Amino acid sequence: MNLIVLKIGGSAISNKNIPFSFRKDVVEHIAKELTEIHKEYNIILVHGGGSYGHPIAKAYDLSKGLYAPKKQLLGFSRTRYYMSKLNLLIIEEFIKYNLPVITIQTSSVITAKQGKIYNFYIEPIIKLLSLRMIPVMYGDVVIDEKKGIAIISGDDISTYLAIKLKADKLLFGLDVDGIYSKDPSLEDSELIEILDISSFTIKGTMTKYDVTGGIFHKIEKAIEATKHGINVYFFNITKQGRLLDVINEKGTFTKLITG
Ligand code: IP8
Repeated sequence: MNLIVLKIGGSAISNKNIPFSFRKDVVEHIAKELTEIHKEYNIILVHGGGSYGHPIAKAYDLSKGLYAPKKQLLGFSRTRYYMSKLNLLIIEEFIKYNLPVITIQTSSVITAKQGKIYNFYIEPIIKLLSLRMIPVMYGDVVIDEKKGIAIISGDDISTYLAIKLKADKLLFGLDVDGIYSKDPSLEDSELIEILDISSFTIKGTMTKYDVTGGIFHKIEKAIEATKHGINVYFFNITKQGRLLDVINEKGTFTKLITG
């Protein structure tokens, strides 16, 4: 059975401007659509940190590694705690819709080196998929061999798994319709429907809110997956029906191609 890896963007399921806000309505329609998709595909879900993970990780400067243990270790605990809370809220909705989801807690299966995934114990995920369950992971703080601690983005996890497990599709669910020529809030920005990675260059690296690099990091990861022959799409997961549509290559999205 073909595999779909779906990254559910944190900004789609929480409001960036309101700490610890949860968009239950969005998670509910994602759950509904997943019940259809699961009939035909194996699914791995990975969600981001949104207003649960990013503000805390930022307050304790966790992305720089462990340089002030007294303060930052508390930040490590707090980030872990709030990511678990967000995960539980999501899982609760999915279980209501009878989806056989099971969380694999990130920092217990992943360690990092210089901020990148170093060890990843994926065997439970493989086994769960063979049982037709839906493993759920999320971006989180982990132990880093060099920096002490690091934040591993859900984008890294989903790309890693899509490549390792030879997924058919890697989907990035966003709160906008896909990748734009410029900041989507600018009037003259345009949606890029087909993004040819052989002629595309990323201009930018950082966003204010995101401690893991935001859309620029997502595009970098998406390019990596595309080079491994995976079909990669960016789409608006906050809009009902779009998830089902993108699986069938219908509607509005950005698709990556290799020229
Ligand atoms: O939102 C980051 O995951 P992402 C998670 O997928 C934390 O980049 C802890 C900020």
